Amino acid sequence: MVGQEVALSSSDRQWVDRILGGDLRACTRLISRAESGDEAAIPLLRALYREGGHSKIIGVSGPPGAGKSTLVDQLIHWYRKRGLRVAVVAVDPSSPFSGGAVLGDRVRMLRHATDSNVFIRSVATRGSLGGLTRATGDVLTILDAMRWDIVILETVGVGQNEVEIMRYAPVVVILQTPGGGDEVQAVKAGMMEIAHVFAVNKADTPGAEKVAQTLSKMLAIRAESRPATEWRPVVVLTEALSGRGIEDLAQAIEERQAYLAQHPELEREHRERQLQARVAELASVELRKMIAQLTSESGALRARMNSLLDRSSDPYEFSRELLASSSSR
Ligand SMILES: Nc1nc2c(ncn2[C@@H]2O[C@H](COP(=O)(O)OP(=O)(O)O)[C@@H](O)[C@H]2O)c(=O)[nH]1
Ligand SMILES: [Mg+2]
Repeated sequence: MVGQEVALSSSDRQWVDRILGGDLRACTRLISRAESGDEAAIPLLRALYREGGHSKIIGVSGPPGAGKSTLVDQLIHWYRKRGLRVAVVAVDPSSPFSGGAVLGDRVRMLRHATDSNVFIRSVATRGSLGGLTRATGDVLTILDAMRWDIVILETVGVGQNEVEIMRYAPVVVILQTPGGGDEVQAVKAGMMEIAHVFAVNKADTPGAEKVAQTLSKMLAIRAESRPATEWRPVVVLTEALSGRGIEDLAQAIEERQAYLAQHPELEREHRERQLQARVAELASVELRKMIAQLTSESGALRARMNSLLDRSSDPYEFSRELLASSSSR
């Protein structure tokens, strides 16, 4: 079973070929299917994963209003000047209520709307937050197979879910802004761990230098207890509105990419960790589907639940049974 070629119907094969050929309409349609969790899209995604491994993924996260979308717009501009094709995935965790946020993201990047070498898409799911991480992985699989040179992943850095989503990116940029006093904004502990570059944005407003200094000090202390070969996060000052500092930011991103290229074992480690999480994510989606399906099998779930409730069985046994039955399906 392992490593077998993906059997595709001829229409699915055509669809995959259109995407590999750069057809944006086919790409957009498949993204919508992935968002809605359409099972019939899985064979296409399987085939596309096997065609991937080309795009450089850059994660951009930080608090709402920090200037992520404005900064991403500048990065698009920077890469386009160098002739690179750029796709942007704006992940929207607050999906049912966020028409505004997504619209805001689009507006900030409007000047690229007519550039066929720029693709901007927001990802939202009506379902669970876990579904968002899964759908983001699907979208990255599609864009990577299309060989976009650069794929920028923008998320609002608020919760654990966004930390999970940022794990898709081997280069993670976290935005900070001077927010009154010299306090560094409460960066979620997890975000601190995954940041490779800190951009102190809105450097045109008072206090930015101070935030950058505080961050640098924190990072220096942290580095003392780390192996000397480990990547040292870089702090840059940016003004996303005017574009000042974008050159420094882009250079910091390239340094991180060069570091990974020089340490292929670390790059491999990062990819392995990310794939482990991805497999666990996909498996848990499957398991949830199986449990939901039991509900429709004339009381099968009810009977099982009763056995858990009256303690003639236990959740440990039930979860193992589910796993066993999923492998025999
Ligand atoms: N003063 C100043 N404002 C900025 C800067 N970058 C972004 N903004 C503004 O901050 C607001 C939020 O920007 P946006 O990119 O939507 O933030 P996001 O929510 O992090 O994506 C907008 O009004 C931007 O114009 C900057 O460098 N300086
Ligand atoms: Mg935004």
